[in-house]
Amino acid sequence: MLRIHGIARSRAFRCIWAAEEAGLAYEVVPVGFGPGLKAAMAAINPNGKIPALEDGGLLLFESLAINLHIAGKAGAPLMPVGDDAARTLQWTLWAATEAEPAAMQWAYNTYIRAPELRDAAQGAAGAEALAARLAVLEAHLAAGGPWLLGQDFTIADCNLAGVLYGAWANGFDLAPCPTVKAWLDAALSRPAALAARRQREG
Ligand SMILES: N[C@@H](CCC(=O)N[C@@H](CS)C(=O)NCC(=O)O)C(=O)O
Repeated sequence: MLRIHGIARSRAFRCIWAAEEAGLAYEVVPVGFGPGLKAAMAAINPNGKIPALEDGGLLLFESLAINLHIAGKAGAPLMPVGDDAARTLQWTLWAATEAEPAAMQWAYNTYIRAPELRDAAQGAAGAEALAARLAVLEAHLAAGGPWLLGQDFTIADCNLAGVLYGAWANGFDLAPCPTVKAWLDAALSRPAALAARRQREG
């Protein structure tokens, strides 16, 4: 049984979604935001953050690495083989290093922080950076699709759509990238995504 430490209203959402896609049994060990988070996670994740995964004797942190592990247990098509395994890593790292910093810069300064702590210029810079990344994604999906690697939904889709969930759910302007919007709508409407979203959105 996989044990996902965190709550669906955190990045643990991505791992819950991946476990649902993989069809693996899991339980959520509810560790939420607040002063107790670091202490609760101290023995599980040296970073003192959520999510973390316990799989037997294996302890893992980093939500997208956790998802690669979960997909690896399920095998293809969720975790592809051959060249598509490399493409899966490419899009997962792109999600973490290109999409997520821009999305979070926008998010912190538009809906996460209290209004008095938001910096409009930082929010605008994040939006501009995210729009530039989404233009890259738009060109990729428009040239192929319907999923990142072609015909099959893979953990690369789960990882990138999981990173972009906050922008999608909080009104980021997706009009300039209609193929990205259609891809996000489709990914986040999959039965496994809906099961994870029910835990997050209630
Ligand atoms: N890169 C990490 C980020 C983990 C992270 O920042 N988690 C947040 C919740 S979504 C957290 O634990 N924040 C509490 C803190 O930083 O004290 C991942 O993807 O797992």
